[in-house]
Amino acid sequence: MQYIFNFAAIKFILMTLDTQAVNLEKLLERNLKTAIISHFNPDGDAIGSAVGMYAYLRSKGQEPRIVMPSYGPECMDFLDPDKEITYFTRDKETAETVIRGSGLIICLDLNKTARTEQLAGLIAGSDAVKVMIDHHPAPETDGFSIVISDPGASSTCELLYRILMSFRSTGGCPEKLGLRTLTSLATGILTDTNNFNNSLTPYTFTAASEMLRAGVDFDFITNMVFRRYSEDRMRLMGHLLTNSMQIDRSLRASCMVMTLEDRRRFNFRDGDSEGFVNLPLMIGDVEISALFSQTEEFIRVSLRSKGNISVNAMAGRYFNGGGHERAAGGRLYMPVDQVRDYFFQSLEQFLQSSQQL
Ligand SMILES: [Mn+2]
Repeated sequence: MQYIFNFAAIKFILMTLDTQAVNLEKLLERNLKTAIISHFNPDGDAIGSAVGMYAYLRSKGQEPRIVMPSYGPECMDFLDPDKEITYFTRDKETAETVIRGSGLIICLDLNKTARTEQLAGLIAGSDAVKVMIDHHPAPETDGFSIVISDPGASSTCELLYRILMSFRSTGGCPEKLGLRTLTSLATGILTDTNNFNNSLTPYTFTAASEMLRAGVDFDFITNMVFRRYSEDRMRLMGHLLTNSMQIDRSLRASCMVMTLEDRRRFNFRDGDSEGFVNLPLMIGDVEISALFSQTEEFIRVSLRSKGNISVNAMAGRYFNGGGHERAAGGRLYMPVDQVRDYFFQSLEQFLQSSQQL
């Protein structure tokens, strides 16, 4: 069995965080032309941390840019009302120009530049000073001048809030960060913790409490993020739970497969399957949940665990991916009707081999 917390490593990272934050504040004060970048298929934490950093730098009189490798869930558009984010998949030319012209590149919510997919080459080829702020395990730090990594943090937004609060110019006063920065960071905390359900730390609540006191409207964010789904999405969820979810009691595992046919039938739109993989974990006997989504090119894999099984290790070994210990993803290249067997067999093998460790 792979146990998931490495307290020694987390402690070491925390000790260096404050020093790194001091260096970061000095670097930001240099007023370099800045590109803020996050990962492909950006989620609430990716967009929230990027817009949070963006709004912070704007409040300091700077003109940073945000470049995302691809568009994210529509429900996050409220964080970018003036459409200031450049999406590579929609406007390659601007994305490339911004990255090439930057003196500072800040990568958020990613532990390796490969997570930016087609932007990775541009980032590697740039002479800019590079910063990584992230909460995924085992960051690949080559080429980065400042790396602030805390796998113990609930979200990159929580970590970024903590960093910004430690800045000399903020002096521990959240109001100084401005409501847009605070709202963006609160959004990433809400989404990465699944509305304060998982990955919580004592500091998660400290941050949320301070944000609330400083005027962040959590009801508004909750309505924007969790209560704006379509009827089609709700019916797709019911369909998958009734007709696709398969439980293996001995492995304490659930498997759901969403096919292209399901997508067509329920007018699937990007982001519609957000959160589906978490649902089977509400069953008492289920410790690990998998959702396989068929696309034209490959099968997208989402894995969640509520026990001691590291889905990060499992995703790396069997599903061409990785992520967090309790939430990970990957890709499969096989016919969709073979996916269930492959999942249950892989899990069985994984549990056996892990127990021999
Ligand atoms: Mn995150």
